[in-house]
Amino acid sequence: MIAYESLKPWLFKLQPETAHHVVATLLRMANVCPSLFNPWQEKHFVADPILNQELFGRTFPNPVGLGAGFDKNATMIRGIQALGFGYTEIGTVTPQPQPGNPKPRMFRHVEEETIQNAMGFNNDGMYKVQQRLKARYPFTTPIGVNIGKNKTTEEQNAISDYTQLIRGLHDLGDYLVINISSPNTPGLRDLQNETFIAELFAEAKAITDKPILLKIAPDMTPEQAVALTTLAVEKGADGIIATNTTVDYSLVAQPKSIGGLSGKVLKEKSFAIFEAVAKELFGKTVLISVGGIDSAEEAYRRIKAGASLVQVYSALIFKGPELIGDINRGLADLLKRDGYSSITEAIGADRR
Ligand code: FMN
Repeated sequence: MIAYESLKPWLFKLQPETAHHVVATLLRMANVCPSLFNPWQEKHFVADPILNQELFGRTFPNPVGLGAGFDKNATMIRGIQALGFGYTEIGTVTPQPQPGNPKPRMFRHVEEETIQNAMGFNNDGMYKVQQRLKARYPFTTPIGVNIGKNKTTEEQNAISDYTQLIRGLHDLGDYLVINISSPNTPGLRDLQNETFIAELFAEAKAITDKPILLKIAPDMTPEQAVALTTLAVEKGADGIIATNTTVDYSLVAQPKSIGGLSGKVLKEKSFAIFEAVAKELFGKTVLISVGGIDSAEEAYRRIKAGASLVQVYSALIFKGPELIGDINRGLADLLKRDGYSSITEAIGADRR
């Protein structure tokens, strides 16, 4: 297999979204010729028993998942597993297909190891994703399904977009994620309010027993994040994913005027929100941390702070897929160094 370091200079000459399509095409080759990926998978897929955990009725072989937005249409599940991820979150999927925002809508801040994206939920829509998941589910590693409303759906009709998606997709994934935290669908973040959350989870819980998690934005105070997530858990949320991208453009030297920032500059902001939520909700719900995770040490910090699982997206672009195996091997070493016999003992160690 080609090392990412030799591919990266070529990929970085391309527009970020074009580079994504090149990588996606390579990963989709695992659908037609899985054996092509065997050498990589053998080297980088870490399933050390110390990293195993049972969650949502499934075994997660390791805690490092791919964040939503990379495989929006569930076309790369096999290839993503071959990279070493313990699980993957597909989506965001909307009820109807939609093209997303005009291009260019994805940018690199190379020095800052940061991505700025304003994709706007470009995706093939629920029907096509259903067909693809039907062919794959249940997959050997768990699959999360991240759902969002269509851009053209009025705010007062948003609930019916989410309930339609839950009905159509709950049998085809191990957990669902309510995404009301993307900055790229006008008005979406306004749904991060008490009335909407209460109504949505009441309806969602009547449809399915599958775990339904809420993904939150980092652009609120820790107090607001705690209030929102506590309410969501009271109303039935089975977990919290913190966080999505930030619209705090002061974090980069030359921001574009659209979209959200992810990667290195998001790290501390995302951790601060995660930790505030974990102080309140650890032990009461499942917590997933995402935002700026780029090393085993950072993943370990999130796990000890209360995360059962972590997710990576932007660091994959800057450091390459070898990172996933490195994080997992590093995590196993850190757990052993600190005398743990299983990851579950370390989850929330800082909260006890
Ligand atoms: N998050 C979602 O919930 N749904 C999406 O569709 C989605 N699309 C994304 C597209 C791009 C290009 C990027 C960079 C991120 C996207 N995200 C989306 C956010 C990521 O899942 C993640 O929450 C965020 O990037 C922070 O993690 P990171 O710093 O490891 O990238």
